[in-house]
Amino acid sequence: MSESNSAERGNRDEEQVPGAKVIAQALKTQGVKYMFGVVGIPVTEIAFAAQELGIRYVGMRNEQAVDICAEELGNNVRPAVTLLGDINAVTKQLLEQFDRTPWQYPPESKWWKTLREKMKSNEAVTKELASKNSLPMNYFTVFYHVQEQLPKDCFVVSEGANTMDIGRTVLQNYLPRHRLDAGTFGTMGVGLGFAIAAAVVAKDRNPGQRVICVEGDSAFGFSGLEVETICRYNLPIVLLVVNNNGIYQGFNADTWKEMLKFGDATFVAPPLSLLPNAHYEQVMTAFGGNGYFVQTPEELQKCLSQSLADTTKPSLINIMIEPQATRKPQEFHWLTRSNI
Ligand SMILES: Cc1ncc(C[n+]2csc(CCOP(=O)(O)OP(=O)(O)O)c2C)c(N)n1
Ligand SMILES: [Mg+2]
Repeated sequence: MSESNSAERGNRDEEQVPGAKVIAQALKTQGVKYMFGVVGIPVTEIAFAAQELGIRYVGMRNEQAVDICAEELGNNVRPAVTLLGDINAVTKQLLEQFDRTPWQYPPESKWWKTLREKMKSNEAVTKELASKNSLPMNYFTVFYHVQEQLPKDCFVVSEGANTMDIGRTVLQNYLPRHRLDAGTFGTMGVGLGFAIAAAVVAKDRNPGQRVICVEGDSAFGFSGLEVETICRYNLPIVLLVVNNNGIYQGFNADTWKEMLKFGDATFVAPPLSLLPNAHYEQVMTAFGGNGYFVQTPEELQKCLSQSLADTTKPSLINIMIEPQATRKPQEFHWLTRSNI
């Protein structure tokens, strides 16, 4: 090794910086403002280093992986066209191209006509189901009353099976990038994390803006203890747990009791069922937030307006629905095929 090389190496040794600091610095350079994580090696060091550089750190109770890789393209349904790239860059390129050659799908085309007719008939069926006043409520009645009070600028976060799928058809978001749900893969457990991320941004940039997080009772179980995180940071989230005592469907308390006469629950309880009438709202009150248990449209209306009016605390409304309630009949089997 030449003298100048060894001198160079000596200098570098003196300049050694911890890896956590390098990561934090790289994130800072990329304009990252928030970091979400669960402490442990090496997150503790990185979180400290990030905070030192002014990046905000939100300590979570659970974490999920993120992937961007070409092999994932077409993993689900065979696509007609795929775009591989950074979504920010690709969207920018697409918009630039649209500016140069404006293009719209012709509004009078057969495709649009069929779509408009289908939307109209769907709306009519949904309206009829929502107007049913039998108790326990069905999904459509619940979502109709939620939609009535949904602030126009709120984030809608959702996960579950029926809860998310039916919710998608009734709950409207009016602003772009204000709907976050379990997406095409339907991975349960993402809802509260999404809600927390949206709420941290909302709290900072738009005081008063709310996150409405609509969870199936099973979906809620995947990351329900993030309610502690929500209370720790006092985040502007209203959680709605649509509770049918199960995954897709469940049983009411009487049927559950009858069933247990035939043997231990491990033998006789269908795997889709969960404990009837679980008081999930108490998870919220345990950490100091508002918790409500509702069974009627009137109770739902009242508790939702109270939750939206109370900007000092997060809320959780546990909404009991008919355990056997289901979605409306679907034209295509793949819309109801179980992916469990
Ligand atoms: C990580 C993960 N585990 C399991 C599943 C299977 N799964 C699909 S939907 C669902 C829960 C649906 O029940 P719920 O959230 O109560 O909604 P409901 O259909 O009852 O309204 C589960 C466990 C999944 N999608 N992701
Ligand atoms: Mg359920």
